[in-house]
Amino acid sequence: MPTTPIVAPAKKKVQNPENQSVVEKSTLEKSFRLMAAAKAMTDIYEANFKFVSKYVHATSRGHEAIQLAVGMQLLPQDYVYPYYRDDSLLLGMGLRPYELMLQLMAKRDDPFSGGRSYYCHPSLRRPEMPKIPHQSSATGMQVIPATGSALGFWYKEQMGLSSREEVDAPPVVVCSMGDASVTEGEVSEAFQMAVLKKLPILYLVQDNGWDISANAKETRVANAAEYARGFPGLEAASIDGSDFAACWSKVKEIIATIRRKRCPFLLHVRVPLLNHHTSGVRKEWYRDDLEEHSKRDPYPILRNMLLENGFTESDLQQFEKEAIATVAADFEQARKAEDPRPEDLYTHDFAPTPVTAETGERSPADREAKVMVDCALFAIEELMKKHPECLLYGQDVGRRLGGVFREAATLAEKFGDHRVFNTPIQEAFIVGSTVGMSA
Ligand SMILES: Cc1ncc(C[n+]2csc(CCOP(=O)(O)OP(=O)(O)O)c2C)c(N)n1
Ligand SMILES: [Mg+2]
Repeated sequence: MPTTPIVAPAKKKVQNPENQSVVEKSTLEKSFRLMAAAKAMTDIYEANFKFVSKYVHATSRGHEAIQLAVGMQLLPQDYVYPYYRDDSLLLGMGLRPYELMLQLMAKRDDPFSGGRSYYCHPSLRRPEMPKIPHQSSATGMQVIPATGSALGFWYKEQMGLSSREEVDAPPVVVCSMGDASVTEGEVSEAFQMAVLKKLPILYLVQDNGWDISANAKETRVANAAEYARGFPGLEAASIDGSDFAACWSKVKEIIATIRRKRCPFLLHVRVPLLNHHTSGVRKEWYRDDLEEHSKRDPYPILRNMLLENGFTESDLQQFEKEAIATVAADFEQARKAEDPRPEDLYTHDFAPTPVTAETGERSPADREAKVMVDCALFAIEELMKKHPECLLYGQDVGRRLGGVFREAATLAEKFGDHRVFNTPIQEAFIVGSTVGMSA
């Protein structure tokens, strides 16, 4: 059987003298064990390069501290949109190396996609874990759907549709991304709406200074925290992602603020990139900063912190040995797991729909013909009456006019400004956010 996740029992709290943050001793142990597992995963993938590189993969080496700090502090009602470098985030949420490897090797029991999408492209709805909606490999494309999920929580709160857990600890959406993807247009659309509606979302930007082989100087005029200043109301902070304790306490503070205040936040995290961009390229071909990045490795920093806080060298060696053994056993187990069968091509394609035939009469004999725009307006009104989860937003549909062709006329008056409202001219957001809302 694959091994179980690594969880330590709660012990006493320890003080980090540098930033005065308080981290549970059990948290230090758990995060070190997970960080050792993430490192062992990178090492075993590299040692089996030919076998695992049939499908391209990236690992979190260098980014682990911030990813664990986020993954370990989320609740099941939260939504997460990770990107392809987030394997430590997934370990922090409770996924096992074995499960991630099933996707790496495109196996039948890959819990995210049944072997369809490649490594670290998760989608998951487990009751005990934060939820991960499916997303694409195109960088930055998760930002609008993620903001749509936050808009979904905003809407449910306005309408009193939140569940018991969501009332007790209001959910947070985490949108994780690399520094280069922040330059994409969709990101600015998402930031704009997040501020306008005060959405409960954390934009987590992992800044390793690289965009494959293009570097920050070539690709951007500002880092993500500086860029956020163009969106007054989007609070931002910049931290050192090599320091686990700093990451842990900042993330704790931000998540608590978002849960309480319902507002967006951007956390810009400076991280080294210690592994290849992906298995498709070799870092040595174009990187001139490998030595400088290796000095910022979060692993030895966390290791030292444990030594300063009551763990012995032999404790740490034991944790490392166990992590390496877990990863090696999981790798072998995953390698032996079943591949998808030909008939699996037809599983999980579309959810079955209850609507299979048209009902009603298109041209009832006793009714007057109506212009198309009125038909659309009445249809929307019917839907909104029947479904409290139905809303209408876009350019110019709000109360003041209700559309140049009056296609939304009277709807805001009837249903309220929280159900019918204007947005900026941002078609990508208007369409893409509905995907996140419905997730
Ligand atoms: C829309 C889009 N354009 C280009 C690519 C190819 N691509 C994949 S990763 C990447 C670099 C992204 O860099 P960054 O967002 O900083 O993340 P990092 O890999 O550095 O963590 C590029 C250009 C892509 N996947 N999607
Ligand atoms: Mg980058």
